[in-house]
Amino acid sequence: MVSINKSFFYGIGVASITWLMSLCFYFQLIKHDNLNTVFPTNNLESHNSSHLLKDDMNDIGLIKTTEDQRIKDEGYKIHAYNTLVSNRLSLNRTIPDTRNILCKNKIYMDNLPKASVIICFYNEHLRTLLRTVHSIINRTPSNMLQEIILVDDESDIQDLYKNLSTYINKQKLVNVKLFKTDRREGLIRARLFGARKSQGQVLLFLDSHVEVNVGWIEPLLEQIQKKRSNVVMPIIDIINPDTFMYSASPLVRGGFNWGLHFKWENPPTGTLETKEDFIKPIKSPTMAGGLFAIDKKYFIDIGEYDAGMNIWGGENLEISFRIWMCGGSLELVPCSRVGHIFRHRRPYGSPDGKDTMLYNSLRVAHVWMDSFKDFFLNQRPDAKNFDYGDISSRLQLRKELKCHDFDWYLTHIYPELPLPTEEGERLKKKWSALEKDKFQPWHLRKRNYVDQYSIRLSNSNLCVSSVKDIKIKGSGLVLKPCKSGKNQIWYETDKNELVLAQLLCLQYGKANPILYKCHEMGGDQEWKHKGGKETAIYNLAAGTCLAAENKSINSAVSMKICSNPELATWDLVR
Ligand code: UD2
Ligand code: MN
Repeated sequence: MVSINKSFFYGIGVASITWLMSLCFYFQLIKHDNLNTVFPTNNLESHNSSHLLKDDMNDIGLIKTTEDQRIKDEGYKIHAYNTLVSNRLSLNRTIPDTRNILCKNKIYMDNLPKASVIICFYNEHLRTLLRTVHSIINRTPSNMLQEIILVDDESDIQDLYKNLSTYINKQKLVNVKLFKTDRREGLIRARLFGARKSQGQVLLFLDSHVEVNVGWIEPLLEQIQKKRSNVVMPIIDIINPDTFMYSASPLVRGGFNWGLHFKWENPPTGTLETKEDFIKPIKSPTMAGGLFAIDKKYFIDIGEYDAGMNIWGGENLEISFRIWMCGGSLELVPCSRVGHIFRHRRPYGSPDGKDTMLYNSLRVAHVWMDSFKDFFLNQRPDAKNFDYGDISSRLQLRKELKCHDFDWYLTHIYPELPLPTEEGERLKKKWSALEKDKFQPWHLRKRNYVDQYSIRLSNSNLCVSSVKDIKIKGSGLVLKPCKSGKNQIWYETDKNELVLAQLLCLQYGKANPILYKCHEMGGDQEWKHKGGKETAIYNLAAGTCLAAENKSINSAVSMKICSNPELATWDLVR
């Protein structure tokens, strides 16, 4: 184990190492280390760098066997992310330190309070959840961590609770405490359940599929220490659900629209002027919901959560409105960073099939939004006769806390939100014009091309070409006789995209590769090869390689396990 890691690590430094060599190392690694078992032998390994660099992620998703394919398919079905990759990654992997450089030398107060980290989960993938836990243990000073409270919200994956409990005992994770609810409560009541078991001065809520970054907790605790009514959030970095690649998020704050959907938006013009502004806490009208810290006593004083809310949705706007309207403040702390797996879809529903987001949003609207609730109700005709339960105790709470009204909130905390009236439309236009000035949308950004070539099947004169016109989104690919001219020229970008004729990106579709609008998010549009002649072309999200169905004109180009040299070996012809 040790010698493999050493040579693997050494290999990183050698610039000339070829892609195939690293493939070789990868095979060696998985041969010696049964990475697919629930409790792999490497789960507490001390090697720290084998998965931190971008290049090491290249082949982590490689599908070698039908068993790999099965794990991957099942993982996507139950969890909506790539569990094959999660199984292979170290529980103690290092992630890029995405903080602004000014954060790195910051000195924090030395009397920071202790936090209870509360994580509820429903059907989480075990190894992903364990990575969440280990990242917290590894990157939190012990004098700031009271405990980690895990609440299993009546998951129905067999043995999840048992395996987790065995792991905690075996590894002697003494301040990790595992609980189970008696029935499926949903994330709101499951978090409340965890909070009530906690002993720390601060509650720190996290989702069950995150990785906390270096120095994540100090800046959060310091803001609370300064003022106990400060509720604070880290920047939520992105863990790609297909590749687990960790990348930085921009500085964006939370807002919402009149459908009561949370949305990210740029901070108002003028917020980020000096260098220092990029590390100062930024006031945010709302929170995304999953990751925040709050003084426990303050949490109780302002009414915890609305325990009448079910399963998922809406609680984030409810607590955001309540914090601001009842005298607190909600801020984003740029020096604190936590990565979260943003899935393409939510893989679970509510037990009775009801729309809990609508149910919960109606509770928010009727308790907190006064006459502004009509903007929401007008947008959602289906909401008019939709039952939202008993809200009397929440109305009572609002009265007792003597909170501001919603008009105050809109005027003082979120003046940028346009009302759905003519006046609002005018403001909206003004606002988006301002934004356009400052932030170029991604699709207008210039791509950086680093290479260009046609892709020819080795030992043939057949090149990868678009079935339809090269401008048509969704077109599949076939082999055609190689010709000069732009229609067969692939432009490679510094993000490892392959852009045909500088128009559309090569993307791994459900079964076959297609041409699609470039999204700059990596994963299904990220391709690796060793360059030159006789190379495989491997997709990071798919874990498989570009391959021809057969060696003839008009043969389809598809994705295959990377082990068929005849039909998956290509020459990049410049
Ligand atoms: C976002 C929030 C999430 C929550 C949600 C709105 C982030 C990163 N995530 O959605 O925390 O505020 O918006 O409600 O801001 N869970 C249970 N029981 C359930 C359902 C979910 O314990 O019945 C757990 C789940 O395992 C996860 C957490 O609750 O740990 C959040 O659920 P999610 O990850 O599906 O929500 P997400 O990130 O889409
Ligand atoms: Mn989540």
